[in-house]
Amino acid sequence: MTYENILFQVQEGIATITFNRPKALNALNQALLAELSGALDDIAGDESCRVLILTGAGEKSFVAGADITELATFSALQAKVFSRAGHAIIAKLQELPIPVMAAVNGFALGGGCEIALACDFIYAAENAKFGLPEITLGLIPGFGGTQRLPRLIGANMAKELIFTGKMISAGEAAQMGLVNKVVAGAALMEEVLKTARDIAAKGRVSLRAAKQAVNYGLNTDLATGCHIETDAFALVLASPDAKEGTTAFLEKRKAVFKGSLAE
Ligand code: CO8
Repeated sequence: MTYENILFQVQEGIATITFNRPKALNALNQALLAELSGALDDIAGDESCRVLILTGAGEKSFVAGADITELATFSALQAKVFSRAGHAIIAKLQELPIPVMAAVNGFALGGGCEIALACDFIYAAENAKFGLPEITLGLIPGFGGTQRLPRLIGANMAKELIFTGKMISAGEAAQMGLVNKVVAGAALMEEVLKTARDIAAKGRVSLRAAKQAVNYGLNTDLATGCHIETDAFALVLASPDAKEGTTAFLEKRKAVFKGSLAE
């Protein structure tokens, strides 16, 4: 697949997708979503990918939401198709078997904020701004914002953001637990890469199991969640990476995880 609206690269196990429509502040149109979907499929099928980073081209924006120029032309049915496609792609992102970090380098608004919310965690530049401004367009969030934001920061905080459509700074987002770390813009990618490299050195099987245990467990009660963890733990223990990790500890050396699924 050739990419015109995103940049996609994989280096040393770290995949990076850069939303690349800087003239429209990287707004999401149908073409971009199709490319994103294709890149996520490639990553899911590539055993060498250990971590994915999402970021935006230019210094001003991560993603300023759905492309309003395109959105304004939609019939109700087209809007449903677009929203469904967005949901499917964002679910694909959340279900990806490797950790996903958002490096938010500016505006993360509407659909852009919703993409960041589906990542495993977010680092943000000091100039980043988060918000769900759909209400100011007479709309509501359409890529999962009404569902993921309250799960992350609580219903009342989420409702205030959704009802007012206001933007918040990276610092405020960090205080709410939306963002893990805020750094100077110039240092953002290096800081994200540092954590990505740290994660990439871990076992692929255990990373996948840990991600799934957290995600599936959050959608159920504590007792069921603990059962999910127990089953995952037992499965992971049988993996070659677990053998390598425990053997390396006993041999007082650094573990080298191959991440292969078979012996
Ligand atoms: N769509 C299309 N073009 C955009 C968008 C967008 N979301 N955001 C910015 N642009 C364009 C501007 O039109 C402008 O283009 P041009 O130079 O040709 O006039 C260029 O990007 C630069 O933008 P500004 O001049 O406005 O830059 P400012 O720094 O003055 O302002 C803002 C930056 C505050 C980010 C401002 O551009 C803005 O408010 N943008 C819109 C943000 C927004 O409302 N996003 C939510 C969109 S709705 C949504 O995401 C719903 C998701 C679910 C959809 C499901 C549908 C079925």
